[in-house]
Parts: sequence; C-alpha cells; structure tokens
Amino acid sequence: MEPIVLYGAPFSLFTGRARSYLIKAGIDYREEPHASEHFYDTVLPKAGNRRGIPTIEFANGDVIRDGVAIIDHFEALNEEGFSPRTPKQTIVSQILDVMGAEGMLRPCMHYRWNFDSDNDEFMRFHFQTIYSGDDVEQAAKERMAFIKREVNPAWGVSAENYQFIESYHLTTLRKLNAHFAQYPYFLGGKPCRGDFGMMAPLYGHLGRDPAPLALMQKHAVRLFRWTERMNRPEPDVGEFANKDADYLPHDEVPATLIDALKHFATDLVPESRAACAVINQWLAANPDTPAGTEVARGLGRCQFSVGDSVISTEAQPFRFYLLKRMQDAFAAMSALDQAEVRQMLAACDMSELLELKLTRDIGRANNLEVWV
Ligand SMILES: N[C@@H](CCC(=O)N[C@@H](CS)C(=O)NCC(=O)O)C(=O)O
Repeated sequence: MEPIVLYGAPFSLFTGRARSYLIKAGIDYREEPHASEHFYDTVLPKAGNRRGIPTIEFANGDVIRDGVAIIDHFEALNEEGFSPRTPKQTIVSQILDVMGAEGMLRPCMHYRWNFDSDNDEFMRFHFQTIYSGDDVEQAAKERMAFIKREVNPAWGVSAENYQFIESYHLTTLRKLNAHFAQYPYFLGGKPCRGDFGMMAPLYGHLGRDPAPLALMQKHAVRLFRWTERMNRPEPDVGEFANKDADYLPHDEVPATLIDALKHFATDLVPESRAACAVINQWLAANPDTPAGTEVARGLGRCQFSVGDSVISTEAQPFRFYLLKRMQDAFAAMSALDQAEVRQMLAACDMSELLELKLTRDIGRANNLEVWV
C-alpha cells in the first residue's frame, strides 16, 4: 500500500498527536508541509475548506482533517487497539485526550512566545516552512507578530498570568516526571488514546521549542524520555525492569497519575465550567442555528480563577466534543463500575467533569465539527 501523506509540521502542536499514533500503530506515512499548491487546490476543499494540520491524504485521494478524526479512523479499523477496556482506565484515557486538546495551551504559548532570546531564530525558521512563494520571511514575520499580539491574549496568556502559568507548568513537569519514572506510558506498558492526546502539548511546543525543552530536560528527564518513546515504533522501555507491553492489570490507575490529574484539575475544571456556561449561553441565544452548521473554534470569552489568578480565555467547544465521549462511556457502565469511576474522579478533584455538558451535540460532517 502506498504511504499516506501527513500534512503537518514538526513544530505543530496538534500534529504531534496524529504523528505519534501513526508511528505506534505501524502505519506507513510521509510527513509534508501544507504550503503547496496541491494542498490548497486539492486537499483543502476536501477538508471542509478548514485549513489545519494535521490533515492526511490517502493514495486514492481521500482526506481526513483533524488529529482526533485521524485516530478515530484507524482505531475503528484496529479494534480500538489503543483504548483500554476497563472502566477507570477508559475514563482516564479520555480525560487525558481532553487535556491534550486544549488543556495546556497557556504553557504552550507562553514558553513559545515569551522567551525570544532562546526561541526566536528557531521559530522564524519553522514559521517560514509553512509558507511558499517569494517572501516567506515577511509572511512568517507577520504571522508570528499576529500570534503574539492577538492569539496569546485571546488564549489567556497575558503578563499578569505569567507567574501562574510558570508555576503550573513546573508542577506538571514534576508530577509527570514522577509518573514516568515508574511507568513508560500513562497507563502502564502501552500507550492509550490519552498518551497520543497529551503528545500534542507536551511534544510540539513544550518538549521541542528551545526554552521549554531545556526546562523539561533539566526538571523532568523521565517525561522527556516519554516524548521520545512516543515517537518511536519500538516500545523503547530499556530503562524499565518491567517490559510488559500492556495496560496495568486490574484496572489500576496508579497513584502517580492520580496525583498528576489532581494537579491538572486545578485549571481544567474551572476552565471547562466557565467555557460550558458561555457556550450554552451562545446556544440559547442562537436556537435557530441549522443542523450541520460548522462549530466555530471559539464562541466567546470566558473567565475563571485559579488560586489568585483570574484568567480570561476563548470558550472552545472542541473540548466538549471530546469530554462527551468520556461522559457517554460513563453512562454506558454498570452501576458498580460507575461507583468505582466516581471514587477515582473524586480523588482527582474531577467529579464535575461528568456534569459539564453542552445543550447541543457536536458531530462531524464533511471533515468539520458541526452542530447536530
Ligand atoms: N482540532 C484540530 C486542531 C488543529 C489545529 O488547530 N492545528 C493548528 C496548528 S498546530 C493549525 O493548523 N492552525 C491553522 C493553520 O496553520 O492554518 C486537531 O486536533 O487536529
């Protein structure tokens, strides 16, 4: 079979999820930049005209846009081989997928854009690779200035929050380092969907840009090793005595992971609560939105507090598209399993995630997320 083409970029956040999946699933692919006539003329119209990486193209011309949709496609063919089967592990894998979709955008953007002396040359090179034509330098410069000026504050990265973002990230490094000192992957000896999700923030930005990479290598070598491992076809578990290539037995969610989730909850839960309210207000104000309408990336500003920090950011519906999978999986469980999951979620301070629901479902059509 001819290899598929992965339109992506080494420094792209969301490409990290799909690339790692393709590697671990043994799928033959070639990665290419999307700055080509072929991409714009032929691929983009099949991608719902929403330019985004990752997008894949099969030899027969079929296209899938969106990292989660790419994994869904192959997982359906692969008997959901990277989904744990037991209740607590299922839920944890799905929560990590939600975290990976948007949960770490603030550290990702802060450590990329506010450390120019470390990152500037690196970023200029990479941004030039996403343009073609005569003046890629100028195009890259304008794009980078736009992100600093518009995108960072829109996503809650502003000077009054730098300190919070840094202390949150250093805790993330510490907690995940402790976890990956014990286990090669989040749930033991094999990656789950949540591992792929978490590669999005933890590789393309936080595990690769010069400033945050130096931090990760200094404070979290075992987490750094996980980012390497996730991009290799072999299990890459040489430093571990236990080489079982499976999820932990007995539906175990280890204490090191509970501890990390508890930390993630401090920011994920209030942000999801605030975003849910804003999006539901939007839905109430726009009841006539026809079924099949594309879901916008952001639907208004939401505000929430973490400790002393007040964060204002875009309310993004995509996280609820993924969160609903977790809620649906929970709803399908027996009362006994639900009780175990509830106990685990309480230990992670994440019980509320079961309740945060949009009043309208999100589906997919023509390679876009749409209102059902
Ligand atoms: N939900 C999408 C998000 C993809 C996305 O936003 N990708 C960014 C780059 S990491 C992008 O393509 N931005 C617009 C562009 O480069 O044209 C996914 O998970 O694949």
